Amino acid sequence: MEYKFLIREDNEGIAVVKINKPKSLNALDSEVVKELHDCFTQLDSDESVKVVILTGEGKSFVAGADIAEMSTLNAEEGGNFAKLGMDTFLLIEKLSKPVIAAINGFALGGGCEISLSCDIRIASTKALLGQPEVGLGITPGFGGTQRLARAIGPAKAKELIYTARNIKADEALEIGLVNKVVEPEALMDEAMAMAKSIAKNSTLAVKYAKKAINAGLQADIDTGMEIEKAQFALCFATEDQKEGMKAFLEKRKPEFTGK
Ligand code: CO8
Repeated sequence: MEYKFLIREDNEGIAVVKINKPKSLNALDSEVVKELHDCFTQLDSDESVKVVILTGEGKSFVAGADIAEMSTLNAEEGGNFAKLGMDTFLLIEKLSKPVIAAINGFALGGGCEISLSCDIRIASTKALLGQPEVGLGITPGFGGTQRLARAIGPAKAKELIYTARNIKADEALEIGLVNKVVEPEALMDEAMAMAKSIAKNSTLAVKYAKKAINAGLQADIDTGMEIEKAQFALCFATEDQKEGMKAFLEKRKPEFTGK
């Protein structure tokens, strides 16, 4: 699929996906969401990619779902649009490799929601995050009611969603919504450095760890331990485990193959 609104650049196992619709501040209309769905489907099965960075062109990360497109939807169409976004964001959340959101500016509504489907969020000091939907007469509909509460706890999530108050990067850091805040010009370097520090490890072990964390978050502690045990056991059937431990014992750096 040719992308009108996405730019993908790969370098040394790290894919940078940039949403490129700056005139509408990278608002997500159904066309952009479909491109994202296709792009992340490709990334999932692309063995050359170890880590993905998602960012936006211009002064915005994503200023939300496209309000002009949503304004004329009926209830059934609204549900369909929500499902398209939810399926796409679930694909990102469950991607077989980590996704880092490099939040360069506005991350509002669907923009905050897509960042929540990523594993790690790094924000520029210029970022503004929030779920302003109730001010538009709708609820968050791309997973925000579920993921925001899981990420920062129900009380803070309810406060932000009910008041529709947008917050700056420093407050987002304080409440645990983002992992790190950096100056705008350092954002991509910081995201790239983190991606590289992940990519040098066993991609299989990282993949299994992601699976265990994500699945365990939806389960009770006993089930969580079973999930962890299963992922841990899988590692011992990999060449990466043999190489990682052999390299340690031989006092050298491991050379992982992702097998
Ligand atoms: N949708 C469509 N167009 C947008 C959006 C958007 N979300 N955000 C900005 N734009 C457009 C503006 O209309 C404007 O277009 P034009 O130049 O043609 O007038 C252009 O982008 C630039 O925007 P501004 O002039 O407003 O730029 P400012 O720097 O003055 O303001 C803001 C930036 C504060 C980000 C402002 O644009 C704004 O408040 N945007 C809307 C933010 C918002 O409310 N987002 C949430 C949308 S709802 C949502 O995401 C729901 C997700 C779940 C969907 C479920 C499906 C049913």
